[in-house]
Formats: sequence, structure tokens, C-alpha cells
Amino acid sequence: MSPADLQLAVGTDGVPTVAGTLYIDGSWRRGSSSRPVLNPADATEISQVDEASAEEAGLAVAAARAAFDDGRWSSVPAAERSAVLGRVADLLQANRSRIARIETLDTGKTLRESEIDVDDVTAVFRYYAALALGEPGRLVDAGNPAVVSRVVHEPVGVCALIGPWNYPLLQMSWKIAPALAAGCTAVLKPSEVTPLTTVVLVGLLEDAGVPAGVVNLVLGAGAGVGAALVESEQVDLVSFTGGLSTGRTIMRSAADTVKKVALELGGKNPNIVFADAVLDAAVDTALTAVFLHAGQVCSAGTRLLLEEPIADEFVAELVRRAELIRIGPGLEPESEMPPLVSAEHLAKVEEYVRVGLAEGARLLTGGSRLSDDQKGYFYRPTVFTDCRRDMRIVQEETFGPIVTVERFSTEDEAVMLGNDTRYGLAGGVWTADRGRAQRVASRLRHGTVWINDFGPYLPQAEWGGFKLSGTGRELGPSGLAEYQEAKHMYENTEPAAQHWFSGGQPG
Ligand code: TXE
Repeated sequence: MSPADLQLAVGTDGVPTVAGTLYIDGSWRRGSSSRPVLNPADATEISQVDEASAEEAGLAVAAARAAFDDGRWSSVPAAERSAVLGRVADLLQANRSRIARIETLDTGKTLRESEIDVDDVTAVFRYYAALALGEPGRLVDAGNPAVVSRVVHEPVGVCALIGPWNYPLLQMSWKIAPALAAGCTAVLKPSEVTPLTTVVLVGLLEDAGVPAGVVNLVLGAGAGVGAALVESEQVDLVSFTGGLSTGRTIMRSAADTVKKVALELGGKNPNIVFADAVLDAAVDTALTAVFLHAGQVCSAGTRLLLEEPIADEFVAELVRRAELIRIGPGLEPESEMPPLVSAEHLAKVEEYVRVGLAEGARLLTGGSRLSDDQKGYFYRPTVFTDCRRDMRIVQEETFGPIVTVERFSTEDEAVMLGNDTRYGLAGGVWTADRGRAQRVASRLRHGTVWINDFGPYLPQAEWGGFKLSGTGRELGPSGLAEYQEAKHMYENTEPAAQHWFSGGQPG
């Protein structure tokens, strides 16, 4: 039984409780410090994990570097690498309920959503297992029959994969599955707030047959361990999902070593509803768009834009249904909306509500904790109306269960408001007029646009942001390309002197 199995096997609720949550060069080890992991539903400690020092992060990078440089993974036949990824998918499914439970205890999210996450992640591993089979490269016509010109794609090298706390397992899988498919090696650093399912995932990768040194795991705070990875000269690429300000810091710091950088930095996502939309579906989806996982979703539809004639009726129905949402611990089957992830994050959301009120937005419902003596970090679904485009709650990512409502009168105004953000991750448009849907969707400057829906994503389709939402793409073929370098191989099968220089004649 591997240490990861052991961690899965012990503890109440299957939560890892033994030490040894760093994984370096194929060995589970203790770190130089430890950190308690809290359950957001009641603030109780559910686990202690080891954390790494910057020096231990360096060891993990060195292991990944050595594993890349000796080709122990990139030289494995593509079919075998693909089979390993397929086995990871099988193991995820075999451990589905246990992993989902750990994710719920760690992040707070509802068990139903955690189970969906495990299924989605399984699909991502299966997709990249298929893509790992690869292509022989592209032949290019060099205009000379004696030349064979071929473009091939090679792994980029050692990757630092830094994840967020809202979808820990899912976001890390979006990174490690294509990295492994491409033949890269990696050091994983999940958020210090929610490290547990990444520990489990690394155990599954080990059990699936990923060789020692190819995947390494360090836990710890961003400013210490994360920064050490980003600054390392031995790391070729950083893929980061998290907040805008951390993304900026990472991009600046990666400039010193000219690393490749992929960033997903959240969004402020418009959900545009025209009067001819199927209103029942639009209201229903507007709720899930913003209140799923208590709004802690980078693509949450937090900015609702309603066409004038339906605005009053729509808002009244939205508020009525928002007040019926059952808030509670993620493990309780009747809970529909979970707590926020931490006390710090709850404080941030509360501050945004104060800002909204001070800016003159009108609070229609919510705006408070579930109860004054709550132990967990619950916050009520919150609806603000009378919002203006220059308000901070309209422009900034609150990352909580807060929706702001604005109104528009024309298609042009809807598009203008939909693009009136420095972010560009996702947006939605609701209308029965397919021509208008296509016009508006094509004018929106966001990486994903949903028409008569909000939220779905597919492993086969690229995910990422325009503008300040980031750079690079995850998922789809581009998600693999992030982890590859294109190389042009030009072979002259009939070498002959060209005598470009006159003195270059045979003497
Ligand atoms: O994330 P951070 P925070 C948004 C959301 C949230 C805000 C801040 O608005 O309120 O970001 O959240 C690591 N070098 N999103 O502060 O700091 C850190 O350890 C290297 C959007 O919790 O961005 C963690 O692993 N790494 C988002 C990861 O970065 C560093 C999801 C993310 O943490 C580092 C979550 C450094 N200097 C929050 N500093 C999305 N895009 O979905 C921190 N880290």
C-alpha cells in the first residue's frame, strides 16, 4: 500500500491524517512545518498537512528537472503514457465517493458538486489520454524535393502547477493531465487553504504508474513555496489559476527567467437576458450561475443585465427563488448552497456588501450571514439592484454569492455593458432570436460565451480569458499545446555547397 493509500485509508471520513504529505522524487515525506486544514462548514480541524520550505520546493524542482532531462517520461511510448492517464481516470472513479467527501470537507462545497467535479476530472484525464497518443508532426512543403521539413511538438520541460482553493482537484487536473500527456514533468502546489484532494490525486498518479520524479508535490503558502517555484531557473513553465494580483506578481517574477506563463485569473461575467428569452429557464440559470458554490466560481454570472421590459418581473422572481435556496453544510444532502471557504474570504465578501451599499446599490435580499452565532462561513444569497457600471461591486470580482442587476434598452447597449469590464472570462446571452444570439455572442470579448445557458464547459473545448482574465488556454487541443514547444526539423537529403561567399571555393 502506497503512503497515499495509507492517507486515504486512515482518519475519520477518509480524510488524510498521517504526516508525510510532500511527495518528492517518488517518496512521501514530512515537511519542515505543518498546517491545520479546516472544515468551512463548522471551522473544525479536519487534518494536519506537512508544508515545505523554499529549500524543499527546490528539491522537488530538482527531482522534476532530473526526471525531465533523463527522458524517463518523455521517452515512454505515447501509447503507454496514454494508458497511465487512462488508469488515473479509472482510479478516480473507483475512489469517487471518498474523494468527493474529502473535497467537500476541505472546500465546503456540496457533495453533489464534488461528485460532479470527480466525474469532470475523470473525463479530462480520459480526453488527454486520447490526445497523448499524439501526432507524428506536420510536413511542410519546403519548395525543394530534397528537403524534408517537419514540425513536431515536444514537451516544454519542468512545469510548476499552482492551483486555487475553489476547485482544487478540478483545476489541478486541468493542468497535470495535459502536462503529462505532453511528456512534461511537474511540481504541484495546491492552495494552502484546500490541499487535500491534490494529495490524494498525487497518490493516484503514483498508483497509476507515473515514474518517480515525474510528478512532485509541495504544500505551503504562495509567498514562500509558490514564489520559490516561480523564481526557479530550473522551471520552464508556470501554470497558475487564482487571483488577479497574484497573477500579476507571478508574471512579473517569471520575467526574470523568461518562463512560459499560463494564467487564469477569474472574471466579472455578464449574464445578458433579452425580453424574448425563455424566462423560467433564464431565472433558474441566473440563480445557479451566481449562487452555485456560493459564487466562488471564476466564471460566475455575477453581473446580470436585463432588458428593460422584463427587468422588474425578472428581479422579483429571482429574489423570490434566491430566498428559497437552502444553505447548509456540503455533506448534508438537503444543502443547496454551501459556506464560503474561509473566515478571511467571508470577511472579504462582507466588505463588498458594505461597499455596494455605500455606493448606493439597493439591497433586495441577503447581505448577511446565515446566523450571528454560526461556526461555519455561511452567507446568504445577495441581490443588488439599481447598480451602475462604475460601481466597484459591478466591476470587481467579489467571489461570493452576490449578483448585481443593471438594465439595458438596446442590443448595442447590452453588448457595451457586457464588454464593460477589464476581465474577459465568460458571459451569457439569453434570447429566442438566434440571429441576435450569434451577433451578440460574437461581439462579446470573453473566452467562453453561452447562449441560452450559463456554466457548462467541455474537456474538448478551450477555456481561458481575454484581457485581465489571463493568458493561455486550458482544456481542448490548446490546453495540450500550452505544455509543448513547436520544433521545426529541416533535413537536407542532398547536401551540396552553395558558395554564397566567394572565398569559399575549394582551395
Ligand atoms: O488567491 P491567490 P486568494 C480570486 C478571488 C479571490 C482572490 C484572492 O477573487 O477572492 O482571487 O484569492 C498561490 N507566488 N480567485 O488570495 O493568492 C496560493 O498559494 C506563487 C479567482 O486565495 O491567487 C494559491 O495556491 N504562488 C480564482 C494560488 O496562488 C502564489 C480562484 C491562488 O492563490 C503566490 C481563486 C506567489 N507570490 C481565487 N501567492 C479563479 N481564477 O478561479 C499566492 N500563491
